[in-house]
Amino acid sequence: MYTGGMGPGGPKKSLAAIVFGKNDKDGSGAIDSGELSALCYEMGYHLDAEQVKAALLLIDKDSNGVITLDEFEKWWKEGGEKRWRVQLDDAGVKALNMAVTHFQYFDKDQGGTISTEEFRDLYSNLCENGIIKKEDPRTRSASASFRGFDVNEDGAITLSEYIDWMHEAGYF
Ligand SMILES: [Ca+2]
Ligand SMILES: [Ca+2]
Repeated sequence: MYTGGMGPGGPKKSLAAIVFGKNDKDGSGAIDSGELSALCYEMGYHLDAEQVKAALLLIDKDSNGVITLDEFEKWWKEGGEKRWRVQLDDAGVKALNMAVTHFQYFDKDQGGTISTEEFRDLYSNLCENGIIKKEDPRTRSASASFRGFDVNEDGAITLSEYIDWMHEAGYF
């Protein structure tokens, strides 16, 4: 197995870290949308501007607009087909953009996260739209559903947690 070692005594770098460093062209320590676009292209995936924006939203877990090494490694580790699930088709890009708008609308205080309070309205709306099904025990109430979204259990839903949930549920 290739471990990305740099020879005797050299620092051991993961393959992900090597790919990351190679693609961080401006040496900013993060991959921006332009660098992500070039990386995808090099790997044989041509993403248009909207698709790159969508992929960035899926990989950029703290939603600061760029991919850090930590975020990159998590994505890279998924490997093969799963990794490239971030390439959405037109309908997927549209659905993702709608989810972002939706999230921002229900984030009433624009704090960047959905609180349990804010989630009550969002939950009703998701039920009305058939995205959440009350018959499912995991989502039968607002509080039960909240736990499903709030993966790191810090009492608030981030944009990334919301997007991940929708992505896992197959909405885009
Ligand atoms: Ca960079
Ligand atoms: Ca980030």
